Amino acid sequence: MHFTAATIAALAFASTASAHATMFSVWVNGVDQGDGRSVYIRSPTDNSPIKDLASPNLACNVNGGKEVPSFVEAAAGAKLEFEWFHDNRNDDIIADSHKGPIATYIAPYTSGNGAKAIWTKIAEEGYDKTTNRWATEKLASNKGKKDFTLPANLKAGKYLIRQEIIALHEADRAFKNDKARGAQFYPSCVQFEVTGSGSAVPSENFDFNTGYTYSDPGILFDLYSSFSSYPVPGPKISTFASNTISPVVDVVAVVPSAAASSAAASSAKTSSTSAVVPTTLATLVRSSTVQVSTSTYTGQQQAVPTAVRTRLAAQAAAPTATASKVSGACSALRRH
Ligand SMILES: [Cu+2]
Repeated sequence: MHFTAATIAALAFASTASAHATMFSVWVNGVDQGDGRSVYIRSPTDNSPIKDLASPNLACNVNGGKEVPSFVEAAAGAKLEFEWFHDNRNDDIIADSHKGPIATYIAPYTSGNGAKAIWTKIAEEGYDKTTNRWATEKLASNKGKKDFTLPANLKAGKYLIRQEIIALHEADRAFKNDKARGAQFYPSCVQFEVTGSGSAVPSENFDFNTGYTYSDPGILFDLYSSFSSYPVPGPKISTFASNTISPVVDVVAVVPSAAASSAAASSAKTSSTSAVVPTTLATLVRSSTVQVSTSTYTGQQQAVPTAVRTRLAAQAAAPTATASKVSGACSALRRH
């Protein structure tokens, strides 16, 4: 038998179309930073999963050790959204069968592939039993965007931020025992330049290759059994990440910067050098205000929170789509 050009084209199409999800861009405080693929995202060659827990690609995917030219700039405390897609931006995002959690980790910047004990978990979302929805389902209904907050006390500098989707539709068997099955990991690493006056450095030192195991209850998991909870694998969310202010609160917090400066002014006791005296105090007040205001989208981002708030409210009010149980395993439906 021989392959015609049409057959080869069809096969090539099948191999790309069967793939699953990859990252398109990053939004900072509601502002799209543009197509980040191989620009500030260390984009893999395709959107296929990693299943081998010993693979150096588990941390940052294929090409994870290839630096890309740009960095996303964001202030500590910023609201970030990582936008994913399936084959084209704003498509179905990820196959409905691919249910599972989404977790986000940060590490000090490295030009390497991230396969080291350098990661700290800053956000995670698994299964919500009250709505019967998985993080992946929320991702799809939110146009591919998964949000989280950059820790408000994060020290300025360069970082890699890794977001990972885990698809569990074949996770009832461990990959080490059955190469055709196993949990599917879709990690993606983004280069970041963080600004701010914080002093916290991520120090959890998690290593995916040793920290994730084939017997973790969040990695060996039967999606088709009955369950009421799901443990997202890896460490707990770092306490330093919990020192963040939710975007809704931030909107309210825009006011204090004026209050703080008037407080500083009224606290200035000496009149003769009133221009000088407040300096220390004002600096003091200001530095604590900065922590609040970095997460209040000051400066050019100041107009954004309303939109953010509106969208958050809309999200909260949105009717919960009933998560349909897809019983067919992914490989039975599609080739991987
Ligand atoms: Cu898939």
